[in-house]
Amino acid sequence: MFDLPEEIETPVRKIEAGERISDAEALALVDAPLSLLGLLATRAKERKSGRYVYYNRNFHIEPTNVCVFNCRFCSYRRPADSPEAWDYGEEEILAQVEAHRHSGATEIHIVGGVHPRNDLHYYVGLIRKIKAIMPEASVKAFTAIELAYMIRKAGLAPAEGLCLLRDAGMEAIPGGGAEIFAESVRQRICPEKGTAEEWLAMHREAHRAGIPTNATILYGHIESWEDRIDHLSRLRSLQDETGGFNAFIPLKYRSRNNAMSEAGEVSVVEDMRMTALSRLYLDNVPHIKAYWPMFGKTTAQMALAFGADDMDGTIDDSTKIYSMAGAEDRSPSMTTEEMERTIRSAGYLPVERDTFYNPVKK
Ligand code: V47
Repeated sequence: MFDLPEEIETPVRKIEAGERISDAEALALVDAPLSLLGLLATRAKERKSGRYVYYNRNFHIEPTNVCVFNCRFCSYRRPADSPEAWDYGEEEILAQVEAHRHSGATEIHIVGGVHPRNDLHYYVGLIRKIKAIMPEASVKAFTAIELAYMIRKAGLAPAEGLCLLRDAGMEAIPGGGAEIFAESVRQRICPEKGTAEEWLAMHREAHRAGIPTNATILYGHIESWEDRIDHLSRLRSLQDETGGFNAFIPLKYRSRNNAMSEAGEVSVVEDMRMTALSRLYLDNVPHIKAYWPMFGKTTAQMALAFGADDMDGTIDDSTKIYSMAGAEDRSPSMTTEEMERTIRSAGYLPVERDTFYNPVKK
């Protein structure tokens, strides 16, 4: 079909026939021509979501940048006594929600440092109060690492804690904290953080409790392509078991102002390979997200030609994680008009979605 070496031709044939590729085949594809990866990933995307590309209206709440862990890639964490630390109390957080009450946002994304003081019961109360202000918005909150800490601190089992949060109004869980599952790399970039098994177990429990979640990878630092495929493989297996992942988000390591800066950043060509490989390998995950506050707007738009079908949301200048790590947008914000223009000019049809990928009626 294509004039390609045997080791690339075989996975290409499988993908075109809608068959699953193995880890070794995914590794062989890493060296395929970029244009071919774009073509294959686009066809795979279009089999799942046609000509549509999704976005939502959201804002983030980052309650604190104080964290019990000290991950080497993080540009955001500060010690509690630093003048650059923030630690919003409940009233300040609720004021942020109040400020968005009439914004039309359908999702509130809450993620921050793992705070030493607050346990599950504080967050259960907080979510209830947030939902009382914006009942129409879905709360997508807390990485598996934050959840493990707050639930353990309350002396509960993961399933019990998740059910309490769900019943308070936590309707989805974001994909953060996954980083790289391979133990040797995880030990070097975030030795204090929960393990891969802990992350996967929390998502498994969430799926069992009927809470959909996302998954991420932090790539482009000291890990190898083998480590990336190993990460995708563990996610694909869990998805086979539960079907609970909505979206996968490849997060490009941004190198400014953190303890791993010397690792530098990978090229945009590599970002496109990573996006395409994610789409091609994760045949059971419906959505691949091009997260523009981390990629930058131009690269995120380009990722739509490499299998991504979701651009996350309007954000409204409410996240600092990436701008503090050197991403292009110092105050990340996109109007719905700009979002729709970005998607249309890449040749796709924009769809405003809710957290669960239902189209929002306007
Ligand atoms: O786990 C931290 C990453 C994640 C850096 O689920 C960095 O919809 C790059 O997971 N360079 C948290 N990345 C954010 C996250 C997320 C974001 C948007 C949407 C969703 C979703 C989830 O941010 C962390 C870590 O992997 N991160 N520092 C850095 N220097």
